[in-house]
Amino acid sequence: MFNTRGWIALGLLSAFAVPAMAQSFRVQCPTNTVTHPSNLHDNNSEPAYTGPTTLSAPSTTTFQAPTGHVNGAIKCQQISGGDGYATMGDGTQTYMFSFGPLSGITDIALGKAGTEPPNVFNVPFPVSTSNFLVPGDPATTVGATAVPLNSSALATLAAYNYNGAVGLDYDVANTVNVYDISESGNTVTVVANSPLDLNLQVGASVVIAGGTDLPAGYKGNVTVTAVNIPNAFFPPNFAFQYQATTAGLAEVTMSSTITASIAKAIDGHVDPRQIMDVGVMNGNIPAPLMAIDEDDEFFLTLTNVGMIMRPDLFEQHTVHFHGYPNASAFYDGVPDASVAINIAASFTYYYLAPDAGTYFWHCHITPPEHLQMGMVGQLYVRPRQNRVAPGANLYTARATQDTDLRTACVSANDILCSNPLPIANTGTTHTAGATYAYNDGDGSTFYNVEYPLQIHGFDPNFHFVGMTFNPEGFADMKDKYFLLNGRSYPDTVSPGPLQTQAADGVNHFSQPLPAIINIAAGTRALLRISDLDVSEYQTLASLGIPMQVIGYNAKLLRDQAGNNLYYATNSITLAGGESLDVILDTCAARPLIVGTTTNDYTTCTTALPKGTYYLYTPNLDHLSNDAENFGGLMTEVHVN
Ligand SMILES: [Cu+2]
Repeated sequence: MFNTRGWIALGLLSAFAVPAMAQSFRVQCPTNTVTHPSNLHDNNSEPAYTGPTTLSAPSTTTFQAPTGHVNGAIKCQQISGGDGYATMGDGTQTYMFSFGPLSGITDIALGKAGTEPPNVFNVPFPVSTSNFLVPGDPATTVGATAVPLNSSALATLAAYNYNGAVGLDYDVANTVNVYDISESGNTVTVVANSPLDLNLQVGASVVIAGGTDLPAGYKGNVTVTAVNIPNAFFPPNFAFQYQATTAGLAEVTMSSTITASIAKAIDGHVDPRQIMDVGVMNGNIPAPLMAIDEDDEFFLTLTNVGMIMRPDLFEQHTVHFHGYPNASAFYDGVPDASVAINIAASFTYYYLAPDAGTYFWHCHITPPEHLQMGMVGQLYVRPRQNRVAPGANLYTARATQDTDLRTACVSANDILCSNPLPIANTGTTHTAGATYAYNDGDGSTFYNVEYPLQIHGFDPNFHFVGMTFNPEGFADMKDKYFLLNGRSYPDTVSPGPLQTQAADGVNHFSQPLPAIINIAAGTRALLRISDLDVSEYQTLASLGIPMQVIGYNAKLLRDQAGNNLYYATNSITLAGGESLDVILDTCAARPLIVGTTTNDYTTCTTALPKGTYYLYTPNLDHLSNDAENFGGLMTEVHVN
């Protein structure tokens, strides 16, 4: 259990007061924070949204803390910054500067987000049941089968099921000699001969042992109730307290036998060997997928393992959430305005999640270079509306959000309101388990399945000189591979992760995310499309299934009066740095919800014919894989 504010304060102090601080790997995933106190809510799951978080009364001396109705939870993720290889649609291996997963490694390989709650993230690799993680895991351990992985291999991968923080290890148990032990009432104060472990916190378990000079009432396994205790002998950080069952125990001073043993604990320490084994040459394209819910706190650790193919470079990396409402500019990732992460260091970014939508993230060091080389990934935020009670009116639930300044969006007094109330209450209610792209208040962004779809492009010449110690000609950059989720057709429709043998001689799941869209006939798929192409505009067209555009750059398409401005189209065009939310509806006719003017998206009277449809670029020169006149920016939509 960590104190978030303490960590942040510590980080700031060390950044400014100790400029020559040594670097090391580290992860952070608190189970309890100021805004998500664990005594009010289990931070491993999302609570239902019933209204704004209740806060303590305003005060001039302290912050307002939640007292009830806590919304959101805590999510954590660890990623590596480094290099790696991917294989293009024509078989060409391409060198990348890239991010790779260092948590959620099984989920990432299964095409899911690697964002995990604390009770999944804070789990060391179970050495007792398996070997240590090895380079390329999980590809090398469970993925050494058919390429692409067949269904039984995917089942094996799912059974692998390790999603904790790679490298996470217990802090060593440590034993200190006790200088003085005394009791007041039932409260025992222990003063050690040396400063106590910084991680000794309230709730930690300590074993008090000693010889015949130690009364039995002091002995045994005790729970720390207070730390930093002022005392007559040493500074406060030498002392802690616990509660004994027996009162009236005699004080013992200067005993040579009494010890306090602090148990090993998960406190963010890591074994760097595990991180290097898995993180080196572990580049993924796209970079690890991230998904969080509105009201979450997100702790994202970037661990820079260095680029083994370019030992001459001492490249820093950062994480920049593009177009994202940041908690603080400190975490923006623009190196000149915030911090950048050196090789052999970790840094934990901290984000809040105030606005639902589709975003993407990338490294902000020399962006044209690191983006083109592959340092870009997807990110989306799910709306509060997913969590309202079944049967609740969606308009009312959306209006409730306006009663808290943290979640309010009232267009009458906020011209930047990105998600106004709908113009009228349609009477639509929430069905248990229903999912929406935004807090629409009318159910119009309902979807059954969602697919993140990232458009990207690679210039093989630029990547080659990036590997071979040659100066890169930025002005000559021209993409020749056109990628959806890091793959060009026909690889886009290979299910499961694609693996590539890297310079370390082992296979890595370098392209984890297929771009194949599966939709049950009569249902709706949300495509979260972002374009990170560095050199060109990209167009995607849909044949046979209309695209309904419902959001643009993580904003619901709705005017300030509340009219939905959604539009149907058969193609969308994006520049690098833009994102869109599109719904593919495979139903041609739906009934209205009884008593409303709203479509009932849970039933369909006339479904589109089952079969294979296409998402492809009508820029025909982008339907190629470099010299191969075939492939490129295309994937299949399977209506099943
Ligand atoms: Cu970078």
